[in-house]
Amino acid sequence: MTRERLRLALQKSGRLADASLDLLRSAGLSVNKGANDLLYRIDNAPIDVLRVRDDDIPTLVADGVADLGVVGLNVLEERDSAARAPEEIMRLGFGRCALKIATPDKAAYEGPYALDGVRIATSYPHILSRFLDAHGVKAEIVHMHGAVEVAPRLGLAQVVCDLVSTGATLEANGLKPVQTVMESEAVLIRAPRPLPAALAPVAERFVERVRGVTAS
Ligand code: PRT
Ligand code: ZN
Repeated sequence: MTRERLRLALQKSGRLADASLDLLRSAGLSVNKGANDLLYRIDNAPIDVLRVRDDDIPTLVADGVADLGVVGLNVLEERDSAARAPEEIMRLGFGRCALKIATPDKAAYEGPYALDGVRIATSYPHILSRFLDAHGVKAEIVHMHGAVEVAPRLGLAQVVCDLVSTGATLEANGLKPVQTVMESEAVLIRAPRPLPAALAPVAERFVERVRGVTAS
């Protein structure tokens, strides 16, 4: 079945949701919320907005269910299957944060080798594992799906590797950031193959409009 409208996957609710819709509006697109919670319609361009959990956006785009998507670079990089990875088109300048190693306030940290043999709790096991490998460090990764900052107090891990923006969450949990593993922000991504002929020019025009507003 050939689609006639470009599909753009955006986070439904959360830290990137409002800024993603604002980006469309400042690119001159008129977002019609309608009655369908899963799909918003753009009135002045052949584009539909697919509203989903951010974690599903790379897969939806890689599989071609959506043509473009907006997601945190951290979510994109955490994907395991490199084979069908979506392609990054551009960074968008919002949703900025950093994935950082944080230790209990009083612990000394002299560099990545200090993590040798340490248990580290994180929601980003792949990114962390690549970082540790790059530094020749062998640590034990404890995969948590949320509330990573409580791991040291629970005795689950000595150290955490978590996203930080203001640093207030770490501080409230007696942790201090000691090492940046990656910097992140929202990125525009595309399917890893050419779009159908009817949709390619729509995507191109959209990307140009977005480029215009993010550059200004
Ligand atoms: O429901 P859904 O699965 O779609 O959303 P989610 O809960 O998985 O993600 P969400 O909405 O929390 O975050 C979406 C994206 O926003 C992330 O993937 C990042 O790219 C980006 N982002 C920017 C952040 C933060 N800043 C951030 N501070 N994501 C999470 N945090 C969390 C962090 O994990 C920690 O718990 O906020 C806390 C720390 O914040 P500070 O300000 O106390 O340092
Ligand atoms: Zn998520």
